[in-house]
Amino acid sequence: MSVCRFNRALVRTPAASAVDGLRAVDRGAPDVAELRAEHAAYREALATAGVAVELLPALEAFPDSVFVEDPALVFAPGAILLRPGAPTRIGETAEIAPDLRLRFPVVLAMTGPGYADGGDVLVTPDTVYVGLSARTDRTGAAELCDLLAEFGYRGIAVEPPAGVLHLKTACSLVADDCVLATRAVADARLFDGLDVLVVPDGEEAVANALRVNETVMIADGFPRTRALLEERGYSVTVLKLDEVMKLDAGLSCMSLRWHDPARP
Ligand code: CIR
Repeated sequence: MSVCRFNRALVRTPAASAVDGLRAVDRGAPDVAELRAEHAAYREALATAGVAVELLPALEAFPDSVFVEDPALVFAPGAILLRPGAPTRIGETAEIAPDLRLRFPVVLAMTGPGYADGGDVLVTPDTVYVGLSARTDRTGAAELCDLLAEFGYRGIAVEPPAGVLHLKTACSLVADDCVLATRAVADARLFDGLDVLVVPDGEEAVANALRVNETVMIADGFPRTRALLEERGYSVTVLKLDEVMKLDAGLSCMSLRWHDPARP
């Protein structure tokens, strides 16, 4: 089955403390009301794409906790609790763990000492790529690959080009056999056997797209990438993400998605 097929997702309400969220370059704090509006539109887009979305409450103690992708990985057979590499985020794992234990029969956990963020993990049909970054170190990637093997997945560590927060900041799977990527990621040849669709120059910030069932979601404001995807036959949903992007985040970060075979 396609790895782009999902029927369930977990998301978390953006906290008011998101104004203190981590950002590499300070382009101003996000407007919380606008951030929540962007999040609501994102939930709506997931639901329209065929996903049952469950909303977890805001966690004020964790400004970046809306980005639920980073403390955990989920697959049909089970979940993996990660160790986010930012000190202000590592406690997010303990917060989401009970929610995952309620929903998955098996929950594995990294024990450290290494770190890994879900934003560095790109799942393809035959390989799970784990990007090394300021948040995911070699020790963490190695432990994560061992845990992935328990679920039967082949995990490999890859080294994305410098200058991106996470691997998926600069690329995303838009079909089982195709990655949308910045020129820098394309040139680094990280992915064996996958087509790479390069985002036009100047539109690098759109590379974190999200394919859900028949839809590819992208951020608003990148018309040449939209045209490129539509020319290739993709059905594109455009979402406003201005406040989300102030926190160095994008579409994949805001949900944990999986396919539950027990649901239609
Ligand atoms: C952070 O720096 O951790 C957050 N401000 C953004 C996290 C984005 N997450 C992701 O790309 N998976």
